[in-house]
Amino acid sequence: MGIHGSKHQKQAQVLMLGLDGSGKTTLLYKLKYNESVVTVPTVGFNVETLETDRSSPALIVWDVGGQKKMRPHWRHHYTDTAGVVFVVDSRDLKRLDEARKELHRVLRYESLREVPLLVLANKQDLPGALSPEELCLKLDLRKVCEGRAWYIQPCSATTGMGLEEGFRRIVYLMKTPLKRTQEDIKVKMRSKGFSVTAMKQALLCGS
Ligand SMILES: Nc1nc2c(ncn2[C@@H]2O[C@H](COP(=O)(O)OP(=O)(O)O)[C@@H](O)[C@H]2O)c(=O)[nH]1
Ligand SMILES: [Mg+2]
Repeated sequence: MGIHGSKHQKQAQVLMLGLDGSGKTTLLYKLKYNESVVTVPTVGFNVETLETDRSSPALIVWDVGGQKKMRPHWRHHYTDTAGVVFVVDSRDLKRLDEARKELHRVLRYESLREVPLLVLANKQDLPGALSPEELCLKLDLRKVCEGRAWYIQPCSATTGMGLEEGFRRIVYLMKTPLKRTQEDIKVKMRSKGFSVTAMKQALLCGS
């Protein structure tokens, strides 16, 4: 599932997708260098390694151009992908439907079947940005993510808010088999007397 390397230095490939203008390149460089960069539409791809803690693999993050003409190339990166990050412009209501369609299309690929998904609800610094809960509904995430580990994280690529948190979350999802996260949830819930579904939502759908 895309985790390579020696015992000492593992690497995992993360594929970052999303419509053009959603903020992929900005957030990649904010995370990598803590710098705000002036971006131009990505033709081809950017790829950067993000270091994580010692017990986790370093992340090789591929930022693949999001313009319509580039999207057919996304699938060449699907094999060997350990995690998918899908970036959404939370303020661009006009293109949400297009974003939903692209996300659903990507998740239908057989080689991404059990790969964890992190949705980044980007541009939260802008007034009028939809909340993760609203986006969860608009993107129909619960239904399309059935049987997959996933999480939606609010963030801002310009301020850096939520970025590290989001990537920590996907590392956790990549390291933990879905069955085990669900088992852990069940055990925790049994003692507290809540429903498993409610807990699963609290853990996996931004709370
Ligand atoms: N206000 C705001 N603008 C952002 C944010 N992230 C990206 N942008 C802007 O959105 C535009 C597109 O960003 P870019 O990273 O090129 O998007 P990409 O096509 O997905 O790589 C640029 O003008 C960025 O400065 C954010 O979190 N907040
Ligand atoms: Mg770009």
